[in-house]
Amino acid sequence: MPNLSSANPRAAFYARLDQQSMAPLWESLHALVPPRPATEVKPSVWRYAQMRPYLMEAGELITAAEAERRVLILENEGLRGQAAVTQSLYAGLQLILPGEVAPAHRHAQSALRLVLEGEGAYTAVDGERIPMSRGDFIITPAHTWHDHGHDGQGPVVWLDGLDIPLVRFMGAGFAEKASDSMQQVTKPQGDSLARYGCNMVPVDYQAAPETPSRLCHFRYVDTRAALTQLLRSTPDVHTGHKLRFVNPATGRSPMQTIGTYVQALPAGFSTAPLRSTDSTVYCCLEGRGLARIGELEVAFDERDIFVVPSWVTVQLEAAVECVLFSYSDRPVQEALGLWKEERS
Ligand code: 1HN
Repeated sequence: MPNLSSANPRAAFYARLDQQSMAPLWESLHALVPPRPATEVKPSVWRYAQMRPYLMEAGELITAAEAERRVLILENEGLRGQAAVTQSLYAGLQLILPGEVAPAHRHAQSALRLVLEGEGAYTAVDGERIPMSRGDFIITPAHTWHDHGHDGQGPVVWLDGLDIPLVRFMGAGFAEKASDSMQQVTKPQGDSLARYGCNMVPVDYQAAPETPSRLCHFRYVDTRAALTQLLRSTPDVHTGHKLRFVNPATGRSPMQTIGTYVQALPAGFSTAPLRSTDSTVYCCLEGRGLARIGELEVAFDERDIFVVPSWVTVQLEAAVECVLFSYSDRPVQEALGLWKEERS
C-alpha cells in the first residue's frame, strides 16, 4: 500500500488532486470493494421499558399537531445524525394521545406502522380509516395520503419503519401537505380488507408486478392465527416458523422498498446461525428470549427492538414462545440481484 508519510511527492500530488476535486483510487480501492459486507451499522437494541418514559415526556412537551409527527427516532450508533436504523431504513416510535390528529400528508417514502401499545387510534390511508390494534401492521406505500387520529382512551404507540435513508440516497424524495388536516372519509371501515384481503380481488382488478398493495392492514388476529397453526408443525432449523407478508394480488412484498416478516419460535427453541446481506430491524411482539448478534448477546422482551447488521450472524433463542416482527430492504436487494444469505 502507498504510504503518505514516506512518499512526500505523492502527498503533494494528492493535495493538488484534492484541489481539483479528484482523488487517487489506489488509496481506497479495497475499502470501496470489501471482500465481504463491511457495514457501519452496529448490532443494537432499544428496550421499550427504557424508551417509553421519554416518549411520554415528549407527549407533555409537544402536541401531535405541532410536531406533525410526534416521533422519537431510533438512531443506529454507527449512523448517528442520519435518522437511520440501518444503512437504508429508518425506525421511530410514534405517540398519539386521545383527541389528537397527526395531519394528512403524503411523500415518496413508504412507511409501515407496527402497533405496540394502546387501542382506539387509526391511520387513514387514501380515504379509509384503518383501526390500529396491538400487533397490527399498517402500510402507507409511496405517495399515499395518510393521517393519524385517536378517538379512544390512553396513549397509543407504534413503531414506524420507513425507507428514508434509501430515498435520500436516491435523491428521489417528494412530500406534500394536504390542505385539510384530516382526510375526508370516502370509504367504510374494512373496505380494502374486504376487497383485497380475503383471497379475492375486484373482478376487473389487474395488478402490475410492481404495484404497491391495496391491502394496507395486516391484522394481528390473522397473523397470530396462522402462526398458532404453524406452531403445531416442525420449525425450520434457521428461522423457526417465519413468513413474509405479501401483496395478495401479486405475491410480492407489499411495498417495493421494505420487506416485512413475522416468525414464531416455540418455547426453548434456538435457531441455527444465519447471516444475510439485508440489515434487519426486529421487534418482539410476544415472549422473550436472547438474540446472539455477532459478538453481542441481547436479551429481548416484549416490544423491544433490535438490529442485526448485514452479514453479521444471528441466532435467536426463545425463552418462552416468541413472535418476532421484522423488516429489511431485502426486496430491493433481490430486485438488484444483490441479496445473499448463508446458513450454517
Ligand atoms: C411520517 O410521515 C410518519 O406519517 C412517521 O406517521 C415518521 C418520519 C420521517 C418522515 C415522515 C407518519 C416519519 C414520517
